[in-house]
Amino acid sequence: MLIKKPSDIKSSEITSPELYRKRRQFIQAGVGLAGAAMVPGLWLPADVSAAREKLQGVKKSALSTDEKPTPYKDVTGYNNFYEFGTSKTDPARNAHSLKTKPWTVRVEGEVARPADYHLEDLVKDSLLEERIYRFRCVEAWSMVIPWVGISLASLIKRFEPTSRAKFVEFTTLYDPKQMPGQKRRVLNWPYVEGLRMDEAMNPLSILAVGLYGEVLPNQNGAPLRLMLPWKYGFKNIKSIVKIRFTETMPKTTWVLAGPREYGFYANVNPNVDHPRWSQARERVIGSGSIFTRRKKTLMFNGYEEQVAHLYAGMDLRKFF
Ligand SMILES: Nc1nc2c(c(=O)[nH]1)N[C@H]1C(S)=C(S)[C@@H](COP(=O)(O)O)O[C@H]1N2
Ligand SMILES: [Mo]
Repeated sequence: MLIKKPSDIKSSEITSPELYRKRRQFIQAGVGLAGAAMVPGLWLPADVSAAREKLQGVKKSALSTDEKPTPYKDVTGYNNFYEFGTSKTDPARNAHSLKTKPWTVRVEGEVARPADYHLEDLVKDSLLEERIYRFRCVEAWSMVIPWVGISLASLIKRFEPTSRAKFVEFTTLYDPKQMPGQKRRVLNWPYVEGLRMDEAMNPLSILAVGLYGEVLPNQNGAPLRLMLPWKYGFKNIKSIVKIRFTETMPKTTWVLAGPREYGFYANVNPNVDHPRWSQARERVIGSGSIFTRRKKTLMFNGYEEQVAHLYAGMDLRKFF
């Protein structure tokens, strides 16, 4: 996985407060997005680049952390979504080309009810919950994110997996026209991730459809993305179009890209370092000062009590 140092950030990516204010006034003056887009080099902050839509009927979950959420601008402006470019600011800038309505999810493999489901129908019949979760990227940075999501277990039960279903595989949309980053072979497209069935059925596992009480911004994986807070960020696949139930372990994108560096399980583990860097500590994103706060990484990202039993008796150095 590529890591960008602050020195790699082009000066063109940095906007002075004065210019930022002028651009905002320009936008707020009602010039509109089409007009703004014609001005060369005009950078639209994420919070005005798309219409924001509130989600109704969201219930608070007892599974939330009481830690303070990372500011909205960091959650939606510092992302990994290689389908839109490999720098952290690329997704917020480029993901507007993704069309998320209508959206169909194909369910196939070892299930009694394989079908193409309209996402609206799946969400309409589900309980929407706010889950404030810790989030830890394998690159050793972290956030706290107030997701809005639906329980993965309750969704899976509706599809009626057969007794042969041991794993579940998820696939991202493949469409280089909507996802221009797919024109470059930085990864094996489409992005694929997978879980063991018991991991998928854990009460902490959700499919996120929103954050901060609103519809998920495209750069965060709209309209549907996985979120398992005890695993490294890359397991949490975005913009899912296919869910497949299988007897054998799925071949996942990052394992194919670097099997020595990225494992199938990808559980957050401060005792097992990445071959090229330590996993003992994490950079807390959005902590305010130029000296970014660092803190110790916790086993299973702090969710040990809820998930350690899933891995009882497994050598976590071997199954990383
Ligand atoms: N399809 C897809 N899903 C993806 C990625 C990606 O590049 N493509 N990046 C992963 C990585 S490495 C991380 S850290 C998280 C980032 O999620 P966020 O941008 O919402 O914080 O998404 C994960 N899911
Ligand atoms: Mo990541």
